[in-house]
Amino acid sequence: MGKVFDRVNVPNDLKKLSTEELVQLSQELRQHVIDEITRIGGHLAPSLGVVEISVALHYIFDAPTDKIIWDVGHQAYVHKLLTGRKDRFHTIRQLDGLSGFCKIHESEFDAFGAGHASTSISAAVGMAIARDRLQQDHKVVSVIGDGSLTGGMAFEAMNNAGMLKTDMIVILNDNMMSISTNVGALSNYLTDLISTPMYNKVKDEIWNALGKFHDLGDKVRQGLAKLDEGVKSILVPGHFFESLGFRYFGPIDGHDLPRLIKLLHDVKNLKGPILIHALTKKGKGMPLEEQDVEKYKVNANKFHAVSPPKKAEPGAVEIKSAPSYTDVFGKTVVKMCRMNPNVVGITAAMADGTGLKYLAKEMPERFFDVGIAEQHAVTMSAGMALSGLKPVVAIYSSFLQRAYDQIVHDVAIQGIPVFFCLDRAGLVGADGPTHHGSLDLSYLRCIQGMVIMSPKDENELKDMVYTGIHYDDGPIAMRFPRGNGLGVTIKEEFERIKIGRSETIQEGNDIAIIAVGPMVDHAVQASKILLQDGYTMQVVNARFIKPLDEDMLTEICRKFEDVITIEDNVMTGGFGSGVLETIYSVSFIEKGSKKDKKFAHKIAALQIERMGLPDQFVEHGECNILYQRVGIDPVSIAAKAKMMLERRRTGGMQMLNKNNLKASAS
Ligand SMILES: Cc1ncc(C[n+]2csc(CCOP(=O)(O)OP(=O)(O)O)c2C)c(N)n1
Repeated sequence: MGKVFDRVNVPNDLKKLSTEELVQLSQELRQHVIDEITRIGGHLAPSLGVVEISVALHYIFDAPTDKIIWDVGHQAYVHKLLTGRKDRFHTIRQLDGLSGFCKIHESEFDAFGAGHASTSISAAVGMAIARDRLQQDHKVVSVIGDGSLTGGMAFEAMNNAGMLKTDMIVILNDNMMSISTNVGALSNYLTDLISTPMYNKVKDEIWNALGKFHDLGDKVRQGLAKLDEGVKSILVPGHFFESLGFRYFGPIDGHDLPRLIKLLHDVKNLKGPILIHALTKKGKGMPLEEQDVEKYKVNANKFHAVSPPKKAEPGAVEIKSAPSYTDVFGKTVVKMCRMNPNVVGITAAMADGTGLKYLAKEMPERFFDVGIAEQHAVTMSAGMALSGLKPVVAIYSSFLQRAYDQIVHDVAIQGIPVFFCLDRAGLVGADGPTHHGSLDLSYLRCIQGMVIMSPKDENELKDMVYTGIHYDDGPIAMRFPRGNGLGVTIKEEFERIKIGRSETIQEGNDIAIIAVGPMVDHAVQASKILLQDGYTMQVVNARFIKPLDEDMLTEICRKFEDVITIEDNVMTGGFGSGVLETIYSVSFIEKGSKKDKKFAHKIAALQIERMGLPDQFVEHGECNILYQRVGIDPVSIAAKAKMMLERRRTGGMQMLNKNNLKASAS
């Protein structure tokens, strides 16, 4: 018998297969995902855990008419293979290739786009309401992991669905893992559901009767429902979900395809919200014997997402790379904790990703993983800070978007000194638009009293951690990029950086560039390119996005006619906007005029160009290529500077200067 995989391109192809063929298909799909993703990189383990769930869903339901919504979407690789994207699967997460998550514009089978966690039940409730109001007739199913169920939104949605009693199915894909081991009381509850002896007894003696639940099952359930709450919580598995208005089925082995198919078939037409608790193994089928780890270049504990193996060029000498910003951050926090007993670290399910794993290891009592609960993390930190601790809140730039009102309402309005550390600021690469940290400068800059800093390299990051820990006047944020530092020496001693003080990296005479974070290095490289045309560029490391260094801006405006600002944030409302707002304000011009009578003329003659991310979501792909595409790579910066200088030399700006000077003279 040939491969079943070769005969399946769209969900309808599944419906012609026998159960045995479906089981064989699952094995082939699993192997295909392993072969491809260990080669090109991606979220391997999450998808391997839902192979059977994906096959069963597409066998029983009729997507895209029926809506299947994947939470986060990082586990939807098999779904992609089954929905017409087999031929492009090898392009996943690569420039112009398939997204690593679900995207409504990529396929009609992706009912809802995601990348961030805990949204699927809310989206499903919305679709179910719309279906009912528009008198349509289709099913709505969401698939959510036990990790994503720790996010508050998932409960908000279940609370609402239970009240509305609308028809929908939630599949809880429970592998006891978030990215690391799942945390929290709910996680303990789910484990208890599976492991308590009482449950097993019930499962064997009573609950199995519900195998025929469409007739007998309902009666048994009605009987149990009349029991005293306390007794019920022991006897009825999933009592917690039942209390929220969901009918609970499970736990069921999420890899037993025939059982899954039967259960989905049985519940498909039941009324009201249903929750199926499927037990799965994250990374199922992943060969993790020692020799395989070597072969697939993955570590047994690090398989949530894998990187492609590095291609060694023949004869190439391996260069020891610089440490990642994340690592330097994580290790510096440990040092801060050693120095100050009140410092604590907070993460929202990202101990590894934020580098707080080092703190978790050395001082577990000072490390707090709240689950995928960014909002709670922020407000909890406000409480900690008010009560004498020094919280370091380590959350990725894009995930902190979740906690915006908490930053404003619970921290900033009360002027509480919480230290926000935003990893993955700027472009992040293969994860794409949901994960690019492209907005933080804009969303933080407009919050009254917020201090925002960004380091140019890993040594400055270390000093900014020190500065942030010692800042007690209100909230302060440090944002830094994904990936490796520049390889600079990380000094042992710490330097406290003066709030709002920039540094000039190199002097120049023709044009000035004021850069933020990793863009400082791009600016330095651009200056070398520009030098080939005989122009010298002054490079300033802004260090602070807020407060801006007004003394530095005054000096720049006095010395230069051409100025560039550059940031790896959207230009709207970002660093460059802040520079423009400041420079063209009357109070700034007035202040500058006290030092320099011609200051107002100089401001009028200025040519300022902002460079940064466009007013469009940037797709996924390798950062260096994305930088080129959006025009913030060194070559583009040099070209922009040259264009500005030649424009001034050849006419455009000269005319403007003359007119301005005439106008201001008269
Ligand atoms: C708001 C938000 N915070 C953090 C993350 C990072 N993240 C991606 S997947 C994941 C774990 C999800 O666990 P689970 O839902 O159980 O799925 P599994 O990977 O175990 O299948 C986390 C924390 C995210 N995507 N969104």
